Amino acid sequence: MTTDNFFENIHVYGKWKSDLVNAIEEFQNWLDVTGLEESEQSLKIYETLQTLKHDRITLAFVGEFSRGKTELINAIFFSQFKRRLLPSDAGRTTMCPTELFYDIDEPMPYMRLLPIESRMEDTSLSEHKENALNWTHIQLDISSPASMASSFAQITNTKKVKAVDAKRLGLYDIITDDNGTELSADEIVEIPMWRHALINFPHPFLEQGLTILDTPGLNSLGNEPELTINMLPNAQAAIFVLAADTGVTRSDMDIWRRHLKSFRRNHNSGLVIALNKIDTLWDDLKSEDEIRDSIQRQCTETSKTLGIASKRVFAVSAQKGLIGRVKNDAKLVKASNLAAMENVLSNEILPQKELLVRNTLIADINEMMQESKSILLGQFNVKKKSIQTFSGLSGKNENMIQVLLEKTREEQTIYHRNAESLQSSRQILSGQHKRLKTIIDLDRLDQQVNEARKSMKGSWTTNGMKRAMKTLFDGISGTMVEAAKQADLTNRLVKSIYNRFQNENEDAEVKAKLFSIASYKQEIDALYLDAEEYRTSVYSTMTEQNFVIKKFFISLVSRARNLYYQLNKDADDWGRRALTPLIRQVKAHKKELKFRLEQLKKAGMSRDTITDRVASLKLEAKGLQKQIFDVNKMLTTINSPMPAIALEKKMPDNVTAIRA
Ligand SMILES: Nc1nc2c(ncn2[C@@H]2O[C@H](COP(=O)(O)OP(=O)(O)OP(=O)(O)O)[C@@H](O)[C@H]2O)c(=O)[nH]1
Ligand SMILES: [Mg+2]
Repeated sequence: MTTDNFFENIHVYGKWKSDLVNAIEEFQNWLDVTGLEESEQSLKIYETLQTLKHDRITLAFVGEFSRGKTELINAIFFSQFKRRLLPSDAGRTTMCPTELFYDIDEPMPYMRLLPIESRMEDTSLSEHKENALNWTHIQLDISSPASMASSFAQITNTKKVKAVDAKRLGLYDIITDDNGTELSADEIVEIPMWRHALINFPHPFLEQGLTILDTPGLNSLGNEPELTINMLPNAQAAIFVLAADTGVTRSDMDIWRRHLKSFRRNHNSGLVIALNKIDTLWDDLKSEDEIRDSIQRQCTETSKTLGIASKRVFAVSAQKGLIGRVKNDAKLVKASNLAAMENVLSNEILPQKELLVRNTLIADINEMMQESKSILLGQFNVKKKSIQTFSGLSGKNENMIQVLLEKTREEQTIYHRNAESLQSSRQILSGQHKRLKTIIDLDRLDQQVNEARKSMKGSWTTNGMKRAMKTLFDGISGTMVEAAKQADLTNRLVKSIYNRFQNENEDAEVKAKLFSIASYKQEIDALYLDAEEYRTSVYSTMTEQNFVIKKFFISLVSRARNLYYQLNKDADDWGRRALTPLIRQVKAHKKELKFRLEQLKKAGMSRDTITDRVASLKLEAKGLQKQIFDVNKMLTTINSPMPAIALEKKMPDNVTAIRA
């Protein structure tokens, strides 16, 4: 009847995330109370919390116009509004890519529209998103679904301009006919009014961190490279929408090849095919078996044509699903078969997303907690040694105290030597780290980009431009290989520093902090493939496509630059913290030795003083034990898996034939 299962799963994920946020906040307080907090650490924790709170799951709906993408969104997410919330109609309806989400930092519901003219500028879409001033802002009245729907109708707006102006905006497919012949300059054409729409409002799905991306048919996908280059690859799931009444057409295949094949390459799961409008095959004059067979046949054909497993193809009816849910008609909802697709979506995306959060954010926090734990264990071991020393003192004569003083001084000399060698290791490491930073220097990237831009500008042919793009991306890939080698060298050095430290300080509990460039290298490799695909596509070999290539270039470069920026940030962060555990252990050791020496010097100590000292040391050791217990508990919390997401008792088939 409703989207209960889907919602429940999204809710489980949201709850898991908010439990994580609580655990990390608890850790933040705990660090403060235990005095283990360090400024770099607090910054990292703050950033992690921010990322976690703003983390989103993006679901993209892609396909040729009029296949029912928007209707599907209405049916899956917005049926409780008891109406068609987003505009869905015959012919081309959604005219610009539309993102629906909830921004916790901007609780006032709004719709923002970016004018199509912004395409003339060299500003990327993500840069525009940072600046609300460039957008037309519309306040949403969420108490009235009718008023919301009427605001959303703006997404369908178009305007009439001369072909020459459309060309200036780079809307080539609008000014060329099916044979690729260009219209004359003065001919009037219809173009979208807006380039992009952002819709922010509180809604149970969106509040859990879901972002829905509705895209218009073919043209805009090609026209807005940032969609293809940034938004689609970054989505956790894509639904490719086909319609049963048209079958798989040439333009469907074109979209599939150009936009979804690379999505599939970069995602292990999260791609489903909605074979929509199966209600058009419902026929009162046919038996249910006949209808089921015919739907099954279409699904099999579709999976064969696309070269995708048939279990990924879902025969659905968005329209009947929406009507059924609006009218509480269980039979119609069942016949629409939406639940089967929704289940697969949530069962695949959420664990995948969990893994991502685990490998990035949780991994960082886990490391910090482990680091705190090892510091505490180190402190505990040193305390234990002091307890042993003092316990052995009681009743001993002056001579014995002298011996212990000597021993502690010896320990102190060793400590000084270790501290010095750590200091020189630090310098060597800093040299290696600097070398790594030079390789991944942002200025160096900018220089490469400028050179590419220059040679693109200077080249009159599309081929020349493409060569410049290739040179740039070859350069970036080469840098990554070089950086990976340098990171490897630096890691080896860090490992040897840690090994030596561990050998010299048997009481220490340390684990080397290494730097990995692998995930960045992987992303750059994927970017390289995306660039290659675009470079060699038919679309970009059409003459007069300089505009599109330039735009594409801007999108690619902004993605590469973001990766570089993040990589630099991570490398800086690591450079600062690589030896921190050792330094902190050394500091704690120094303090304890100094204290022990002072006590021993006073050591005409009476029996009572010694007993008191042992008692207070024991108390301190107990305190440390309690802190170790606390951090262990927090470690368990952040590392416990997300509760199994709700599966339906019986998974429905991906084909249904029961007519309503
Ligand atoms: N019979 C039938 N019609 C549907 C179904 N889903 C959508 N439609 C109709 O198909 C038309 C197009 O639907 P939209 O949701 O606007 O399609 P779209 O893919 O978003 O199209 P663009 O926004 O132009 O890219 C509308 O008239 C819908 O009512 C369905 O399951 N069955
Ligand atoms: Mg639409």
